[in-house]
Amino acid sequence: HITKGSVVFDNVSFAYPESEEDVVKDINFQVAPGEKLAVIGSTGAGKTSLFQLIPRLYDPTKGKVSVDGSPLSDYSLDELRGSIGYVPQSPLLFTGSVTDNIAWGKDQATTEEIMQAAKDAQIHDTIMQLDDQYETRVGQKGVNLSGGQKQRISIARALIRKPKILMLDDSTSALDLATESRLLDAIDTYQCTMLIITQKITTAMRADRILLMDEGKLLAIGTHTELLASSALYRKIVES
Ligand code: DGT
Ligand code: MG
Repeated sequence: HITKGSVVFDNVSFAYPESEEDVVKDINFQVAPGEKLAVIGSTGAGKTSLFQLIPRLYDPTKGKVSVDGSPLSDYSLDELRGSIGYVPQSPLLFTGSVTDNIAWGKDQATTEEIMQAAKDAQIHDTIMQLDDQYETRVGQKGVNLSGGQKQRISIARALIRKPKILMLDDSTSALDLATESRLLDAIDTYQCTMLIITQKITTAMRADRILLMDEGKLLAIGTHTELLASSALYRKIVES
């Protein structure tokens, strides 16, 4: 069982099945239980590809990823995906109510749990303004929601499972600073390891450490202060 939420990458490389070229190159790092790690790097750096290896959307072509000290292959996919809240970069809602979309995969979710997850994801107030509130139909055949609203419903879907590892792939990109800050404050109350891809240095600085990727490689990992001292690329990103 995943009870702690530690993550270890051990010499991990990855190429997409239809491609020869590694987009993740020989990556090593460890995340401690409860730690918050931000991942930054320019577009195409391999951030999403790196993330997808943890819930096993893909497997590495070389090296090993471990969670709680065991290789990912020791866990069933259900167990892995039940303990890892993975919010993809372009989240999908299915046709159904807001409630269905948040409770998805957690059949016995109570109204209270659904609302609490929505409040923590900073989407409750928006839901209450919809015509049928939590019973409003969303997805392809439902009301149109903005990208940021879909992201927050998708975050609520992850939070309701009380994941041991929460992974946000640029999920706060569409939020204003105040809303994002409230969201991250709410996530702080969950006892989980958090991995967050972000373009914003202010968001990255809220994490315990920052991992900087470039062209598939891990260029640097450390605190904001450490990276300022050690990485020219990091200084360039901060100054831009
Ligand atoms: P972003 O989201 O624009 O900030 O970029 P990253 O850092 O998330 O980059 P990522 O991991 O999506 O892409 C890394 C490289 O992998 C890039 O050259 C595009 C390529 N790539 C991404 N998804 C796929 C895929 O599904 N198939 C193939 N063959 N290549 C992909
Ligand atoms: Mg990406």
